[in-house]
Amino acid sequence: MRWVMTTNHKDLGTLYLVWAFTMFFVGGLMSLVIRGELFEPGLQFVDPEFFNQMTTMHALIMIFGGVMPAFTGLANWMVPMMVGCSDLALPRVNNWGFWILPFAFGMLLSTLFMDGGAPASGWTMYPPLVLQTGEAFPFLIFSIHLMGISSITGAINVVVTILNMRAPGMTLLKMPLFVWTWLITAYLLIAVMPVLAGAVTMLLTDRYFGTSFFTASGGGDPVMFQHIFWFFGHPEVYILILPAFGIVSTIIPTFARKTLFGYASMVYATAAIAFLSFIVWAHHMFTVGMPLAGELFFMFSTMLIAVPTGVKVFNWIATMWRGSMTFETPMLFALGFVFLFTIGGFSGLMLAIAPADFQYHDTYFVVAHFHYVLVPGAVFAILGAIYYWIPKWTGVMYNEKLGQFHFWWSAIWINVLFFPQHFLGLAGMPRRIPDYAVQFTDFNVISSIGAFAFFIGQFVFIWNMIQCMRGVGEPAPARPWEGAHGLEWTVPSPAPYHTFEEPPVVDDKEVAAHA
Ligand code: HEM
Ligand SMILES: [Cu+2]
Repeated sequence: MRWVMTTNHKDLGTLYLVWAFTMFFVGGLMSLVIRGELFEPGLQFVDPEFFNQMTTMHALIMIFGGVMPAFTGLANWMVPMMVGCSDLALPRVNNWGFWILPFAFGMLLSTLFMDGGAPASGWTMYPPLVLQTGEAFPFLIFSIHLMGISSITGAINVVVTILNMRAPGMTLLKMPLFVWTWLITAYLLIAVMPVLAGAVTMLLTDRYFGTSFFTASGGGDPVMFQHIFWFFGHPEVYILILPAFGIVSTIIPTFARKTLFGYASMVYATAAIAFLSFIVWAHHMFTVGMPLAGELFFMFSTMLIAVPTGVKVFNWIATMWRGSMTFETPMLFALGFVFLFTIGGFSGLMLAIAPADFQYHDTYFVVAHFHYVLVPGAVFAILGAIYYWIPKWTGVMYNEKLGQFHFWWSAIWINVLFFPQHFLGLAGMPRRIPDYAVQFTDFNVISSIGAFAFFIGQFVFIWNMIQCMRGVGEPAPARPWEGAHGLEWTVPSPAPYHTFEEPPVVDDKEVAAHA
């Protein structure tokens, strides 16, 4: 019962993380079904309808079940410890926010066994196609509502905690970057999850209650759905990456033994990215037919995001400049992030060029682009964060040899998996198809091999972390990383169940930004 009823931020942080990795596993298995089918041309294992269900479910599970809960888990564990309070502000809400998830995903997964199967319209759920979903349709909508509620509860908790419960002396511009990026992410969540809820509710009423928001026969406009969806969807992709920026801004200074270069500019850059994310949504829709002025506006506003993003990448590199670097596993994942996320950033810039996007749109180039951002991007940051903080959580060090192996294995195979997809896309292979023309065979074979190899390597990580959770390993000192700063390192490892019964003294040397 302890785990069901718990309102403790550490317990819930653990639950969130265990949940996220369970979902990564389920969503990962689905991606292997997809990559298995795409290993060679022709239909081998699954029929096209089931293939589409797999791409849809894979994406929904990875995004809403994996990456977002993993970040929430990290926020649960670290935000109170970093700002110097004893728990999140709304612990019971926190418990609910977590326990909504099993219901949401139980419902979503149950659609696999329904008449007509699971949703198969892609995670973007465009009408009119999505309206042809079978019995799964209302379950899809309701599960999306629940995921949204869960995200919003987590976000409100983060905002309230950060704004009200910081230890005396922890001014806003002394907060660690992870806290800052999560604060901004929380605002994005609160702003756009209701937009998604609105969009899918309109789908629901179109299907069952005779409205025609999106049905042309009743005077509605399916393109309007795309506008509403992407007004949510583009900020959503920053929800999936801003906390990762915060993690990398924490890890790199530690292992470079320097302070973060350009702390304030990192905060402003994050805020600028968040702001811009609201005005660029239609870069996902260049091909639907917009007035030229619209195409140009969305093209240039999108390219503008490269400026604050460039500031961030520059600052990470400047932080390392002449630092005395060491390359423990968290640092390797952070460096892998900087390098590979940048590839994803550049391909994003390529997609932002409206006339070029007419060529790449809905091809494997897009699949390659967003997976570079999401896997060696968001997922690598999550892995790095776990290696970085696991000594604080469990009181023991993870096995460094296995950690190094896990990084190199992952970094190699993730490129084997996704890099060739750029070429497939440029050559014209569409996304979301179960079969393809023979000239695409070679790169698909390589990509599928990469997928299976990457997947297998993750068990090394799971094993390493289970050992830590069982307490097997070298005991961890309070500050296992020589260059680490932040209030979390001033308490023993493992951190006590209630970290700061009394507010800690915020010593400037402890605050990462100004150490
Ligand atoms: C490393 C493991 C992963 C592999 C092997 C993988 C593989 C795939 C494949 C093969 C597709 C289908 C592409 C197509 O034919 O349309 C796909 C789609 C997608 N994946 Fe992944 N993926 C992985 C991780 C992730 C993660 C971590 C996320 C999100 C956080 C993600 C988000 C998506 C999305 C949004 C789609 C698009 C689905 C759609 O078209 O509606 N993937 N993935
Ligand atoms: Cu976008």
